[in-house]
Amino acid sequence: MIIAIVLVLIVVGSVLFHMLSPWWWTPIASNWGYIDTTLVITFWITGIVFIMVILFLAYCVYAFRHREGHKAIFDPENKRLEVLLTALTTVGVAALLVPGLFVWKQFVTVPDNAIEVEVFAQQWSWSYRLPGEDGRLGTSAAELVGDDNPLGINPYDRFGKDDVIVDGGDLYLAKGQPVKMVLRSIDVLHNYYVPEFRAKMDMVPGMVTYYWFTPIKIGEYEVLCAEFCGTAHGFMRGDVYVVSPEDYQLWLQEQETFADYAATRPTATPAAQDSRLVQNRQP
Ligand SMILES: [Cu+2]
Repeated sequence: MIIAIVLVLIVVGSVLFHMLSPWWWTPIASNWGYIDTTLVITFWITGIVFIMVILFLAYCVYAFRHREGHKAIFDPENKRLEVLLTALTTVGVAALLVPGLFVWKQFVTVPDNAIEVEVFAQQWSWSYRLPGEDGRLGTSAAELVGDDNPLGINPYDRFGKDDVIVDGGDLYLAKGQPVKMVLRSIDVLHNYYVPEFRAKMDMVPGMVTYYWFTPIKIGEYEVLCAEFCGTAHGFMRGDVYVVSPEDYQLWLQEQETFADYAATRPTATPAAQDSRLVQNRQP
């Protein structure tokens, strides 16, 4: 009896905690409301199943408790029950998966008008590269990374010269402008995560991953690393400001381009990079 009551209390407590909890999502600041909807559907399905299973367990504990003179019957096969449970499980699992497939399709389909913003992760800071006037990013390589070329930009690539570099600073984004976040890491796994944007993706050394979103709310947002990446993982933070398109242009014009950068740093020039490549390729 006591166990049955405890089980019922667990159900009531869990539901109340869920409904009254002050720890809930941050207000959304991107186009990904669909991701929230998918999570809410998951909460409802798993919540209802949780309540039903635990209450059924409480009922069984009470109804089939030990009583003098009662003997259990062995009933290992029940076709009707098996068909019913299999059908219900199928519907439940499909309802959990299908909304995710739709949202994933959107998540990996970048709109044509998205601008590329490269995020460069290293222990333990975030840097960024944005396309300059030509609207596209130059190529880059991990071997070219050095003190004077922190993002490993290819000095021979004409598209890279006007790329804007934000070395360890804050990122600004224009409200309403879709962005494709191109994600690179130089050392270990990281994960670029701004909770309000509802999007994140692992950053894997040697790979370029990406996601996209449209910021829809002007404000200041905190960047977190969502993949444990070493002792200072918890301090791997930064700020993203979503501003009006005019303010974004003003900010962009104040930033340093790769050409400015290389001009003042001798080891970011093509010749220096060549020797770096040669050195790195020696066994
Ligand atoms: Cu990290």
